[in-house]
Amino acid sequence: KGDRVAVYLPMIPEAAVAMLACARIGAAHSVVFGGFSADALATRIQDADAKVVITSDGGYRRGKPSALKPAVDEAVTKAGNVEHVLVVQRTGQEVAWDADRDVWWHEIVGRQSAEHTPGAFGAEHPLFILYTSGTTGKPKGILHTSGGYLTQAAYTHHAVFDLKPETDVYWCTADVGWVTGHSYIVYGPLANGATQVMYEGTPDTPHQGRFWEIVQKYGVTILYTAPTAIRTFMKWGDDIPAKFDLSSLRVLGSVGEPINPEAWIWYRKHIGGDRTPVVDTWWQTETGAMMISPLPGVTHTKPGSAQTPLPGISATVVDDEAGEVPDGGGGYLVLTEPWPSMLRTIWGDDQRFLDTYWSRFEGKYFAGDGAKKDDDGDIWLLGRVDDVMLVSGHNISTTEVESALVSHPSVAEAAVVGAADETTGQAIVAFVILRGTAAETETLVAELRNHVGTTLGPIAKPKRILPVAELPKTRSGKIMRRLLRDIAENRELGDVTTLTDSTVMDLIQAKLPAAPSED
Ligand code: 7RM
Repeated sequence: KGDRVAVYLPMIPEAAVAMLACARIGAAHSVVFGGFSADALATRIQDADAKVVITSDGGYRRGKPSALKPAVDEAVTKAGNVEHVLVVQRTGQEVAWDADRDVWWHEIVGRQSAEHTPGAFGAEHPLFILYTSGTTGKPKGILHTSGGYLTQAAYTHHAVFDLKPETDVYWCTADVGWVTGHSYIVYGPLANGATQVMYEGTPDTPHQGRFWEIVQKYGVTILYTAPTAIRTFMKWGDDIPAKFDLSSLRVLGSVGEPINPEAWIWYRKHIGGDRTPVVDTWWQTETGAMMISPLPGVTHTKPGSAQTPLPGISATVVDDEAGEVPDGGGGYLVLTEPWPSMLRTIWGDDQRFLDTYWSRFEGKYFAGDGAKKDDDGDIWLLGRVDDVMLVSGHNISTTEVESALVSHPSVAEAAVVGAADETTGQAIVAFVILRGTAAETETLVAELRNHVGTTLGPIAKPKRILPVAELPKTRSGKIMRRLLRDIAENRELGDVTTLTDSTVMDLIQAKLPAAPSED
């Protein structure tokens, strides 16, 4: 009780088993995404001072075994205090073995009693630490406790997905290493008795219809995924989901980034058969569970908006002086009352907790996201405040320019950044992935700039538009605009360790000599 356990596993049932085992004995788990490097793992083991690491020999990626244990061996050598490493045999590949330290899961778990009485702990007993990368510096260990966290994870999972545990088959495609996997694969659904799919693999292996094949095979009724995945499916083409029977689906969820109206409508039409509600759920690692979302069948939904705070949640949008903006106004998203699953601190750094979330607006939680209220008072998320661009004295949201670009038939995905500019302070630089059929011509680039100009006004016209093959993304699918800013400003690239695929940056950099297009 009170110890920390690091969990570094692929998407296998043992990941959920390990987390819940920790919860039953009152040891806080710290799940580290299986795609992170030995260094990232070492930093997290050290910061939490974990005594045990639970891992596996490896996992499967694109149908091939991929080792995990070597990274643990390296990390544990760097981060001193680990006493034991518990190893699940998943792939059967060769592993280095330290007989004093390493223990096979199958050799020890199988001979334990099937009966275990869980310890009883206070509501404020630590349940887990989950590290978020943060824009700069050291990752923040977000601490969640037991009672409030479970209450909100279970309630929101039930209400936002209209869960009928006896009949639904629920599938959340997130990794357990992300907070979405904690709250909406492990704690919420299991507390609610949901039947669910847990998938180890990528959406394009062995073929690009993999997700829809799974929906058809298991009769999935509720699907929860990320906008980045939805935009990828759009890019692959409507004909792929059309080959499968998706009629079991009845609620679709989105999380992780603002979902542009284009993607929302595609999701509802091509996956939901124009029949299913789409719930766009805004929340953070720090909030522990969903905060702003429509309720299916209750809220009249609007593509692109997360809409209203859930029952019991107080969220609003304020200006620089902390004053609430009227309907139609924009500013910063804040939470004005406590909520059950709020983070309790940053592990080992209460001051950073206060500075990061509680110092910007007195008595209010600062989420770090820009937002606006429409004329009905519904909330629209506009991206991270760090990413907001300042062009000739005007605040322009990356999300809005990206949405405008993606609403053009030739654009599949877009990422927009503000790059230092002598005349305008910042200039808008857009990186776009074109749809399969669109040719990368100067005429098209000019057309895209004009398209943004007509949609949002001339001030929002990108100065440069660079067609690229891929965008840099984190493992949870968020675009790393920071790296694109480095590129747009001809700087050395910052930290790329949380990137899914670092070769993406080389491809983008190769594009750079292209002359800036200007009015
Ligand atoms: C659940 C999760 C949190 C950040 C958050 C936002 C962005 C998440 C939405 C969204 C617009 C959404 N946790 N974000 N969901 N933006 N609409 N529905 O993603 O800690 O990894 O990230 O993600 O910027 O602050 S997280």
